[in-house]
Amino acid sequence: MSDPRLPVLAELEKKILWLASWTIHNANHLRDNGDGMKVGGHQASSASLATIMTALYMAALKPQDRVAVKPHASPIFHAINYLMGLQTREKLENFRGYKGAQSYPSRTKDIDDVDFSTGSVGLGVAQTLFSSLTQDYVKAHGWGGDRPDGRMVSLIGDAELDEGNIFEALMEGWKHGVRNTWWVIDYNRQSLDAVIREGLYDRFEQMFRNFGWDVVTLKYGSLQQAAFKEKGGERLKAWIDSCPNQLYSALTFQGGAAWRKRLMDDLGDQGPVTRLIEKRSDAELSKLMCNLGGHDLPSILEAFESIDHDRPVCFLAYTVKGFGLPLAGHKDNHAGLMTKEQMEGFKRANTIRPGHEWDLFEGLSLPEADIRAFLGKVPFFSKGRRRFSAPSLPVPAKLEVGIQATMSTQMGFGKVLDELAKLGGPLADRIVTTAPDVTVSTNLGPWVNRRGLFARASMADTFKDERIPSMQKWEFSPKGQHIELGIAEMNLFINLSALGLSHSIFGERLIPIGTLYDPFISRGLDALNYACYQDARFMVVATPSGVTLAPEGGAHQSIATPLIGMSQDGLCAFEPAFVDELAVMMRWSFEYLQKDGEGDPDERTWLRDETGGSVYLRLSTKQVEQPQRVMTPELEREIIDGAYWLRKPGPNASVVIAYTGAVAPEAIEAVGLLSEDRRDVGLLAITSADRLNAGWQAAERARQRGNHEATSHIERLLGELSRDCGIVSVLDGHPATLAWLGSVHGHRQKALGVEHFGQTGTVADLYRHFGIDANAIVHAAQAAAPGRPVRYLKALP
Ligand SMILES: Cc1ncc(C[n+]2csc(CCOP(=O)(O)OP(=O)(O)O)c2C)c(N)n1
Ligand SMILES: [Mg+2]
Repeated sequence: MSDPRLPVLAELEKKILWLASWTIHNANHLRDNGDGMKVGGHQASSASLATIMTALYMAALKPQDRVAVKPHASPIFHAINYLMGLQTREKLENFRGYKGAQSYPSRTKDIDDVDFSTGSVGLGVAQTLFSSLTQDYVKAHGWGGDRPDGRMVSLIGDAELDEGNIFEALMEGWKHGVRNTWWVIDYNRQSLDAVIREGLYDRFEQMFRNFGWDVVTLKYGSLQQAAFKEKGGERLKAWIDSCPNQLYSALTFQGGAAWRKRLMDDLGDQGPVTRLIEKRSDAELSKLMCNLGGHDLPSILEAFESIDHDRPVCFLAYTVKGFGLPLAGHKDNHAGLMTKEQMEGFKRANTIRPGHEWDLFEGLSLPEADIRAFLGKVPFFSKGRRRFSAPSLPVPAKLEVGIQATMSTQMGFGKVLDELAKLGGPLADRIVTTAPDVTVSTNLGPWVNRRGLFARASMADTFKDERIPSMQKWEFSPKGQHIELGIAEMNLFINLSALGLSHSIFGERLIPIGTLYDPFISRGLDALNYACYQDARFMVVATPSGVTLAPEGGAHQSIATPLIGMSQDGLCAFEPAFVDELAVMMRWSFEYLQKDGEGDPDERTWLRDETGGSVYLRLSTKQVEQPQRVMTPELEREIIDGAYWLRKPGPNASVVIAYTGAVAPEAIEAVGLLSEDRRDVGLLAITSADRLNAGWQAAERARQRGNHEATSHIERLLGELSRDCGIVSVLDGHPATLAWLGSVHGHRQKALGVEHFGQTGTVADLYRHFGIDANAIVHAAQAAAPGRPVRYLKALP
């Protein structure tokens, strides 16, 4: 018996495609009258997924499922939500406009309950896989109540599979036994520029099977399947199977008459095949040839609903880019738009009266009451909003860390986590660490020894069982709290993105901490940006960093990362010099990661701390003599605000040294060398160039808006200096990170840092080479604060 949902679903598909197309056309219309901007990329790309998304959202998905929608299918997504009363006409009329419905589905900017943001192709795909691993992690730890397992679904453009990060994720998923993940490939055989290569389906299929996935191909729609059963049908099928992608697309665009001519030329036999073709009108023939699996509701529903296992599944759905629109199949249709005349025709075909374009039930051939009743019962939307929240975990007032006379911030990081692991409690239990094959070398070892590695099935450490001495216990269990990844940094950041949304996706808060080598932040940068864009919450801890890693090799030196830390929205960056600072930063971060407020900026720093965000700690392996001091509340506050005077400048100071991170000993030494020839030299410890700068910018904006009292932390600190005091800034990173300090109050400044990389050597060699050693600082100070020659200044080699 035929599925009773089908007639309504067919009507809804029509409606959804109409609404999406109207949204795009309407937005384009506005732009054309205004700034001439074109609304590219959406029209044809959306139509290609209209059938599949109708089947998924209106029938096959369950409330616990979560979806990443191909970026350019956002109009379809918005249209579905509009139908469900979850999106407004106002926002759709303002599609792509300021505060309108977003061009690509956005968790943070759209109102219609986007599960996963998309935009940069490939990333949303991998996000679903890692989100499924997060679901397993949450369940294995006994959290999440009795909520059934959800399926993490990604709707993928076929050209999207060019992105290497998808394959990296597939490999990682295989290692972790990924389940409950459905990837639907919109196989329209077109990308942005053109028609894709022949035979890709075969590569895809083999590859997914290699990784243990089930593969379901949706190639022929039910009309085609019926036609294949007619006399001569087999020859038609063989023709379709051997037809090159380009030709199929071109004929699709040209329509029924072109199909007829071509099919008759190739297959006409004065017999059954000719009859099969001739008994159909042009319109029917076109409909038959475009009736691919991905546009056939019965086949799609049956494919989705017959999956009775939790293994990952790839659905390879043949579709037509621009399906149902006059642009269908044209190789240039990616940015194509319907003309006004075409839109009028499309409107008539949908029986929409002028002025009724946004009416939900306009032009439908089933009674409104039936459709309303159906919409009221759509399973996916039946439990209301899919976005959850989770209470904040309490953070201890102070994080313990045994400080040795000399140590590195990386050692300090390992100790803070080790102490937390020992101490236990809700925070420690919700921390989940992850690293791309650098667990031991980034000093997560002590934590992992105490808390174990995560796997759904326990696995013993053979070395331990065989009593072979080793510093590292490597035991996997469902209760483990470290997720060991392969080397791909993209996967690290997408894993952090998934773990860092657990409170919102699964209602269970996790505190994810990822470690990696600082230079490889660049390798995963787009994924890091993506994670921040969708407001995932995590801590990234990067060591070694800069040229300070010295003999480890020039290839691993990071120069740009301090600037990434400053400029990455949603990521708050710190670079401590000392371990007591690090402990303060980590404590503050554990609270900051969990914040979700709306509050106004803090009047002291002008930072929006109430909204919370993620944190990046740039650490070092350099062993540094630690200050013996009491951590006062004021000092704690200033460390978080971004800077404090390690040595306060006197009233007559002619120069101050401002440093960040591992070069602290060099800065301290330089102040000593300077002190006989320059009076009252100040030493400013900058713990966060990011926060200092952000506060300064925000205070400036507040003043522009009329709040003349607004003053940021750095403005107060440097406000104490006389007008002609010079500033020397120094860090193991790009000098631009701190080069703005002089602009705060118009002080003369010399900015030292690293601009080149690649040279190996000792730390002393390299600091001298790059001009960030004590000598270079003194030299710069002498230039910034003219006066008698500094006696200890050695001639630079
Ligand atoms: C990382 C990244 N690179 C480039 C783009 C620009 N871009 C957007 S869509 C697209 C082509 C997509 O083709 P396909 O995935 O087949 O989707 P279709 O348009 O056919 O639906 C490109 C190159 C992007 N969004 N992200
Ligand atoms: Mg495509």
